[in-house]
Amino acid sequence: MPRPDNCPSTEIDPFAPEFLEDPYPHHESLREAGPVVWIDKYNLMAMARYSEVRMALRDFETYCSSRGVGLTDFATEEPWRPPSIILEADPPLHTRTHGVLMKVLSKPAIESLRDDFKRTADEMVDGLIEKGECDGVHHLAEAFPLSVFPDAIGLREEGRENLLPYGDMAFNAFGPRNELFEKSFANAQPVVQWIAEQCLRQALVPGGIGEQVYKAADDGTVTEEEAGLLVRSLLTAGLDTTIFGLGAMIYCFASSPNQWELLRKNPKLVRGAFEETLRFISPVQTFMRTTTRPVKVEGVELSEGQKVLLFLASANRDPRQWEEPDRFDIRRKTLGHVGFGHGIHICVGQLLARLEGEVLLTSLVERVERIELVGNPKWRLNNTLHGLDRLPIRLVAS
Ligand code: OVV
Repeated sequence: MPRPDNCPSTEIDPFAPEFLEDPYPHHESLREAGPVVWIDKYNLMAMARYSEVRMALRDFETYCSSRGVGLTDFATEEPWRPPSIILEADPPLHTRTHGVLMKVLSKPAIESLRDDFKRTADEMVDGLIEKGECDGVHHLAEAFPLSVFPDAIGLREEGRENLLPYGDMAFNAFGPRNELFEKSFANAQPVVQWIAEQCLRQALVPGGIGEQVYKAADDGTVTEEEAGLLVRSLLTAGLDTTIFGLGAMIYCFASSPNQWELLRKNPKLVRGAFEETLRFISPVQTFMRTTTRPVKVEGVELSEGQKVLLFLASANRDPRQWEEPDRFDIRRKTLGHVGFGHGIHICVGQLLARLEGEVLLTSLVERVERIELVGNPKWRLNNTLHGLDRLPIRLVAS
């Protein structure tokens, strides 16, 4: 795929450690280079401005998902696993599968989990206040979803330690076969096998969301095999993403004590505060699309079959769209942020993610006067996700 005429190009590697560690200055370079930028190293077209990212996400006919939403072009290369029938699918298949997950993750279905989630969050925060210093990632951002999400799906207890390694693999696999990819795939086989086994009807505990997905197989909306693949989508997309979102949320308040004070005075801002952390530190940094036809974007001609890298996280900090985008401000109107995506592929689990964010933040607001940063935060690098690996904090009781 040659570089189109009159298109700015860059030597930047968006999957190099120095980019992933601190993406924001690189996002700015990409946005300033132009509405579309050619990434030499991967023969990739990139869009990093809000307007173009939204445009491409909306135009699913031109910018398709069925050829993969990572670097691998499913039309010419073998994907690492059978494609997702929702993420890596176009209408009409996507319409049918999205409908199934919409229903099992609907408002009433998710709201029925609230009381259980809140009890768990309350106990966890109380325990950490007792403990003194803790790791905001390990003890909270990871511990909370790990103690509510697998139960909500209906997974058995044994083998749950495979969930995070699987998510890390799946999100690295959207990028190039670099060191991050190789490392996460070093022990892939048992992890992939465990996940595959948990997706089967007979593996799922009755009463969970997984069982509900199989109800769609009973009524003929999807096949038995498709139901299994949809459970796999829940297990792939539902944990690492939320964990990074919650970690970012705790980090934002630990590093902006005045915002914490503001939230404590106005607990009604809790929901908006979680949205703002998703805008400010977007867990899903990028997704790709593939063009289905030649298309002209701001004077640049993209050819058919062109992979296009969409920087969601950069769109969420584009000064063309946001006032003082690099400021974390929980009073901000975050409507239109693309942290959950945009268009037909917008996150189908967003109500569940928001419930986790809202419940955990509420437990903290009710109990904690100060979130003190007591050591250096460390970022965990992944080819697609951005979030924390370690966040030494102290929760001071109110
Ligand atoms: C949104 C998302 C991320 C990763 C995997 C999947 C979905 C999936 O459908 O498997």
